[in-house]
Amino acid sequence: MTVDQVVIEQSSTNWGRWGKDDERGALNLLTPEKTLAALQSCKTGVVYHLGLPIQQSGSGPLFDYRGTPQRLTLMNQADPGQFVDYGASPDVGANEDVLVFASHTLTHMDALSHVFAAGTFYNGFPVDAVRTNSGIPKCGIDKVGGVAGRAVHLDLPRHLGVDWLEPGYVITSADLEACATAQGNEVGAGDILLVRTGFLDYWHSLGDPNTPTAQAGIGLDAVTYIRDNDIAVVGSDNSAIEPVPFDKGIFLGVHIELLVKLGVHLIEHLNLVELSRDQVTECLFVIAPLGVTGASGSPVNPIAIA
Ligand code: UVW
Repeated sequence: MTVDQVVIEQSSTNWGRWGKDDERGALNLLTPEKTLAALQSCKTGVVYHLGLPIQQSGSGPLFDYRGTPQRLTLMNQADPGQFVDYGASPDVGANEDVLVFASHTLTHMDALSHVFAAGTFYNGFPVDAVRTNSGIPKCGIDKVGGVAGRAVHLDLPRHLGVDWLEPGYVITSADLEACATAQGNEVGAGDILLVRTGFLDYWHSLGDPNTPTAQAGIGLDAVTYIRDNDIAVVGSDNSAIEPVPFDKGIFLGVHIELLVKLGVHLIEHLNLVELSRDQVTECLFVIAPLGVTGASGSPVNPIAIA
């Protein structure tokens, strides 16, 4: 089978919109004024954490090639007198761990440098500048810093009266619009869009730790909704934001549209179950990925304040 080469028409991108050196993409839409206004979204003060537990199994699907997250003990009470050389009493000690996991494990944020197409990342930065030691010089996850803004949570299964969207379902702009209207939410520039598909509930129902091959997610048509509304960040409860199988058979097609062309960061495997239970559709959303220099992504534990 031959595969068409990806061609990027710069006119359909956000490249250069915030300058030729910009590495933060649509996060630029989330201005201090927008963050301040987002505080108005808090009505109850209830704090939700949207990250899945990082553990060896049972919290969410893991891809084989990313391995199993490991928490290894570096020191504990079995090493008496750990600190005597530093002047400590022998009965005083500490527990410490070594954490080993893939940057894209469980709930995680994709840097703009996560996916490349036609030899470039977002803003035309060349893919061949990446180095094994130092990582990705442009658009790494370290460029995100802290993000706080208004999130709109589109709870599609609740809106449609189902437990989860059918595996493989391709979410369209019309689906997103209809859900926002039914929920009474206006979506605007600089907002963070959280799309619930019910995927994690579906995964739990299977009782199988492997990642299901078919998943619902936003399709290429829904990219128009994100672009036209100037959305700053997109998050979802599924594995890749987009549907699997990929919409129109284009491998990582929505990643290419959002990360590479529009500079929209993605957050995957968000646990939106509690927001759904409490029918929270607007909130203050706060996230700060680990500032690992040159990394393509980071596990995250985002906070929503309703
Ligand atoms: C890929 O889809 C390759 O990764 P992620 O799920 O982190 O976006």
